[in-house]
Amino acid sequence: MPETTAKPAMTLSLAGSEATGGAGAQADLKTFQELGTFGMVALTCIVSFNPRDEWNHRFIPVETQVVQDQLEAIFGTYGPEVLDTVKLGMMGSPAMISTVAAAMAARKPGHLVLDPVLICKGQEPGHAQDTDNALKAELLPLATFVTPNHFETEQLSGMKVETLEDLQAAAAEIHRLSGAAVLAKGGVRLAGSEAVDVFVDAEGVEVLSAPKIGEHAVSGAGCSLAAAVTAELAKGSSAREAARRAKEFVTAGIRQRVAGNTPFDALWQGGLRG
Ligand code: PXL
Repeated sequence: MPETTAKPAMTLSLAGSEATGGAGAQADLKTFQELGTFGMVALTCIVSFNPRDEWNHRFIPVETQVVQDQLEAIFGTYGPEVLDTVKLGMMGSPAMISTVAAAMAARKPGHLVLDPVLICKGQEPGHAQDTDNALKAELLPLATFVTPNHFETEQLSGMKVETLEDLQAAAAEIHRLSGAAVLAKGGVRLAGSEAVDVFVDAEGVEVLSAPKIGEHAVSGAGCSLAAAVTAELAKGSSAREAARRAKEFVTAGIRQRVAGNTPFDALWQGGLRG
């Protein structure tokens, strides 16, 4: 076989480690690989569930300088003509948000997918409000695609979301505020037999729906959805097409979820393999 240099689509995630492999950077990397892209991670924090304390999250931030070092390594290795699609997951603190916002403002990736992770159990509530404000002020304006869950949709839009109509209005408001494509997730939080998400971009609104699988949120669904959007964008899909494919990827992964001793199951990124 002749030797060649492979040129897969490149994807980078700035995210936290979730050691059990359900969520965070681990979910992102598995999704990137599953969808045929070359995945990279700059780690922002380390989350360890605590089985001796009702599976609460222990949270350790990575120093902002170490995140800058990781980005220097990554961006030094691959220029913007090769790596132009970045996903932002859990940041964990306002300081991390400022560091990452400065790095993204300097690099200006063509696609910047923001999963606006606001609170993770185990963080102080006061901290979450600061994180919320910093995320809105510093990262939302840079994003080209945002994937808020039910709670984050309410926080970012300032609107209450109880029905599909509310979700559509709130998603449209986040699109208006940010200019980004928005995929707002109703998931299992809205009543009814369908798990409904709403996509909005400049061309209009689309409701993405799939039959609910159980009534409980599955760990890693949000991270995997945003990572799947990221991979599809890196491969050249439109935002709307990326949203549709990501929903299919996550629905298959929830159908094939993995059970452990935790009170929640984890999404299996191999779900579409059948
Ligand atoms: O799903 C949100 C999330 C994101 N990132 C990390 C997490 C979690 C939830 O557990 O641990 C690192």
